[in-house]
Order: sequence, then structure tokens, then C-alpha cells
Amino acid sequence: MQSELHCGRHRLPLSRPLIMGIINATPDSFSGDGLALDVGRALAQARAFVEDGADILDIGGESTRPGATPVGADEEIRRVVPLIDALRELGVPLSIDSFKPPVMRAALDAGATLINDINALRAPGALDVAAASDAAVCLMHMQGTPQTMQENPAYHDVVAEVGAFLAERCQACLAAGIARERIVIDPGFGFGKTPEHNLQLLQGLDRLAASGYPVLVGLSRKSLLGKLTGRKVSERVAASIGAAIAAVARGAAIVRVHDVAATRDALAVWCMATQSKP
Ligand code: HH2
Repeated sequence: MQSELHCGRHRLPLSRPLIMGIINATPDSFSGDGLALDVGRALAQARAFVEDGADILDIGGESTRPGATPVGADEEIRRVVPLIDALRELGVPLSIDSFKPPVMRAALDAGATLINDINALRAPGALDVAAASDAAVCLMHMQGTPQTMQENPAYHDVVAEVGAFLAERCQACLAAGIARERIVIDPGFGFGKTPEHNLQLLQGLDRLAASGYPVLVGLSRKSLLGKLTGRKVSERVAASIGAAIAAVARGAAIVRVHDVAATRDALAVWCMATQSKP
């Protein structure tokens, strides 16, 4: 297991769970937290996230919820670059949540130091953009595309298949010259998975963590939690915190969340009780 994640000039310790706060520069994100193009509101939210203990801010300009309307690269750049420009002064690593190479490149030029790609750098040119930078990369598993992924997801052994896919993508990154210390993996909860697949992945997370790569988990407010609790998106904070704790207990290194303060408090208690470093 590596001790640090290299994100451009940043070195993030992996001795304690890290919190990635979600900033959605979108009008249509599934959780209803989208800030559209309001840079002022996004900056206020980002500042609050950092004060509340976010280690990374993840900026997205396109919703990837099932069936979302695709957004062109130019529009995505128009949404995220002004935000990255404004958030750079906060001093925390900024992550670009995009699968499009032109968006990745524009975000890196503006100061992002992590590429969070739900497509695991499979788009033509994506690996080259990442390799030409010193940014970290988050490689996520997805079966299908956001438009079709929830139609009929199928696996023989979801943990083994997701693990094999991520291992192949890590190898592709290493072969392209991306150092191990820059790589994060993510099973992609809700991306081409039934609730049962998501549960199996959560229960089998330690098998993915055994690869030695830091594992990022994004379960915050997702439909699995709605299925388990019967609650609508706006009422899933407690379930999201439970999911973050469960993920960290199973080996997750980074949790991607909408509710930074509550997650931080819960993780602080969990870390103390398990004697992880604060
Ligand atoms: N989930 C979402 C978006 N990006 N990236 C990673 N690495 N892992 C995830 O689980 C993940 C992700 C979906 O959540 P959100 O951004 O809140 O919603 P939307 O895509 O509707 O904006």
C-alpha cells in the first residue's frame, strides 16, 4: 500500500481516509446539488468544504446520472474552467471530473491536479493527456455508458470482473509512463450495476484494496442508499455517512461526498476508535 498520493505538486497522505468534496457545475445533477454556472456560489461552497475538512475538490461540468443528456466539450469547459480559476486560491488539490480529453487538458492548464475519469482514460487521447501531465488519475469502472448503463447490467462475478478491468487500466497507465503513486482506482458504484452488484462490491472492497492502489468510493446519496433506506435523495445524508464509514472500514482510501462536514466528523470518530492516524 502506498503512503502518499502524488497529485501534481501536492502530496496527500494515505495514512488516514481522505475526503473529496463534490462541486457540480451542472444544472441537472442527480442529487440536486448542481450549481450551474454560479461561480460565486460554487466558491462559497468550496470554501465551506475546505473549512469543513475536504482534502480534494472534485469539479464536474456534466451530469453522469443514468440517462443524463450529454454535454459537448466546449460547454463543459465553459462550466468548469472559470471555477478552477476561482478555486485555485484555496490551495487544495482540484480534481476534474470528466472523460473528455479536451476538458481534461483545459482543466489541467487552469490548475487541476487530478483527473477523475468515469471512463478510466479509455477515450482516444485521454491516456496521452494524463501521461503528459503530473496529475493524479482516478480510474473508474463503468459497464456501458451513462445513457444505457442501467438497462441490463450483468456480471458473473462483479468483484472479480471490476478488479480485472481496473488492473488492466492500471497497467495501461504504467505503460504510458504514469507513476504508481499517481493512480487511484474506483469500482464505480451505480455505473452499470444493480443494487445487488453495488452491495457485492462494497462487501468485496477489501479485494480491490489488496491491489495496493488507493480505492476511491462514491456512494454519497446514490440510489443504492435509497433502496436500502426507502429515502429520497435529499434525505440520504445519514445513509451516505454510513456508506462512507463502511467503505473506509473495507479499505477505501478516499470517499467522494456531497456532505463534507458530517462525513468528516463521522470519520474522525471512526479513526479514533480504530486508532488510525487522525
Ligand atoms: N459518481 C458520480 C460522478 N463522478 N466519479 C468517481 N470517481 N466515482 C463516482 O462514484 C462518481 C464520479 C455521480 O455523482 P454526482 O457527481 O453527484 O452526480 P452527477 O453525475 O449527476 O452530477
